[in-house]
Amino acid sequence: MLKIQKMLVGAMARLDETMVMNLVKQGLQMGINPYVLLEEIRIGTDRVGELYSKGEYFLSDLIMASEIFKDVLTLVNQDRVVTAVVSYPTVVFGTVEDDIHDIGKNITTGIMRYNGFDICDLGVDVPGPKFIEAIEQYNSRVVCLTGLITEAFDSMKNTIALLKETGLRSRTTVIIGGLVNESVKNYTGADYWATDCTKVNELCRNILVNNKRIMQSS
Ligand code: B12
Repeated sequence: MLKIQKMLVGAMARLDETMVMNLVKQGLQMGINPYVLLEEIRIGTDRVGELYSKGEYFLSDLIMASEIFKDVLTLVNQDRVVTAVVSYPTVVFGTVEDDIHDIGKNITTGIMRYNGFDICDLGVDVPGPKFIEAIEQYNSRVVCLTGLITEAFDSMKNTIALLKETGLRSRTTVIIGGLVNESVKNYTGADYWATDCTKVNELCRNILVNNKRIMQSS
């Protein structure tokens, strides 16, 4: 790992916005893939979350972390030249009901758009019926659900149950992301889970282009 990447993790964990922004600018000038930089910031953000859990950071620090992240996203997007050339069927994406965390969703949809995917981003705190409406409207075959708080797991489960009730489940692949793991995947009934947003491109390409479901490997 380059020194700049290591420094980014620490700067984000300390919530040193000036340092984070300078390091990102330097990284971009050096030609480092913006999403590599974002991943280091995400690791730093995880540390912020850990310190919050331990009572060493407060809600204001979480808000600060999200503000820094948003500024970085704006900077990275300014620098980015959109090169999408391939067109895939629309992927429906949203943060599930009761959850308002959207930084990871925004990064993932950004990467997917960059890779040629058409995304219908429903935003945050999205109730199940809204997902169903969008899946029907776009005739989507993939729905991506983000969730970071414990309550989100029930919202994911309910959304997937609604897919079953409306007869859409068999033709819709469900991918979950955020603070999820294999147990959450099993609990909610999703098809795949991922915490590495770059994996979703290959996954969606396989589903949408090759009509192939691959083994969960996260
Ligand atoms: C920033 C933050 C906030 C910000 C969110 C701002 C925003 N616009 O998103 C604010 C301050 C608003 C916030 C509020 C709250 N938060 Co908060 N927050 C965080 C924090 C520090 C970072 C989250 C983050 O953005 N990470 C960076 C992103 C890039 O990572 P990510 O979301 O995981 O996304 C990556 C992957 O998962 C993937 N990905 C994401 N989505 C998807 C989807 C698909 C399909 C795929 C394939 C991939 C993918 O791509 C990303 C890049 O790789 C976390 C701590 C943590 N460890 O996560 C706590 C955390 C999630 N928050 C927590 C809590 C408790 C709350 C509050 C309830 C606090 C309160 N008392 O009010 C509220 C919740 C409000 C609500 N109803 O949702 C807890 C949740 C604990 C739990 N198990 O329930 C955490 C874990 C902190 C902690 N350790 O206690 N929070």
